[in-house]
Amino acid sequence: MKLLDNPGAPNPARIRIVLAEKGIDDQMQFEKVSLIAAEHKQDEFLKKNPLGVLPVLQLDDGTYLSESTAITEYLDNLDGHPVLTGRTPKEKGVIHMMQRRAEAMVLDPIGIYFHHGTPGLGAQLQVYKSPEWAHRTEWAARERAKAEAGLSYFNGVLEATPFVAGEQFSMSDITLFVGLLFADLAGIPIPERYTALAAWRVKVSDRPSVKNRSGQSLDADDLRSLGF
Ligand SMILES: N[C@@H](CCC(=O)N[C@@H](CS)C(=O)NCC(=O)O)C(=O)O
Repeated sequence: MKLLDNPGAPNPARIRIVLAEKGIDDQMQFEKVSLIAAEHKQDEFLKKNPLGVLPVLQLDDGTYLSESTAITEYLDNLDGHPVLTGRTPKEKGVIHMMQRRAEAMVLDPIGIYFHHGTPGLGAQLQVYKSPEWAHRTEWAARERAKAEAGLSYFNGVLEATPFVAGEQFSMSDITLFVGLLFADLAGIPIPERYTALAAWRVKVSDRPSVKNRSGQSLDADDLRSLGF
């Protein structure tokens, strides 16, 4: 199996955490596709994922799987013992629902804000982000406000349950956790009054899969091309 990703990018980080949770990092090859160089918007990559986003998992039979949830479900079920996507019909349903809320209410709007309301990953990628659209900044600000409301919602969820989908750590925690990483990258502060969210974040950060996962930061070339 080969994972097409860009180390340090939020959505690919979801899969790095999954690999570490499942203990299967050593079964994976990694191939870097540079987001900063917009390699994911070129024809060769679009044949693998027409949505032009990372991560993509290439299976040994040549199948390309995209969407972090689809990749997570595949990897979680490989050994017949899913631990991140649910075992019973009810667990599967609740995890799927909460995962989607974490995407729609936090991770995705932050991504839109980052790419459209800030310089994002730089000039080469901005060409693909509708720079001519006059209302772009207002739209990005609305997405940021949506994400801020999402953070409040999840603080409430985590006041009631230890993890996003209930008693067990799951794919939905990974999505929200990466949403908070993306908030940091996009310069969106997480209000200190969200104490349940903060305590949960510390707990998740302490998981070996999160602490020791590979590919945690943008590499030196990436940082140089961004002017750091
Ligand atoms: N729904 C996708 C989202 C993937 C996504 O947005 N990936 C980001 C990397 S963090 C990306 O490739 N962004 C490139 C772009 O927006 O041009 C998933 O679940 O994998």
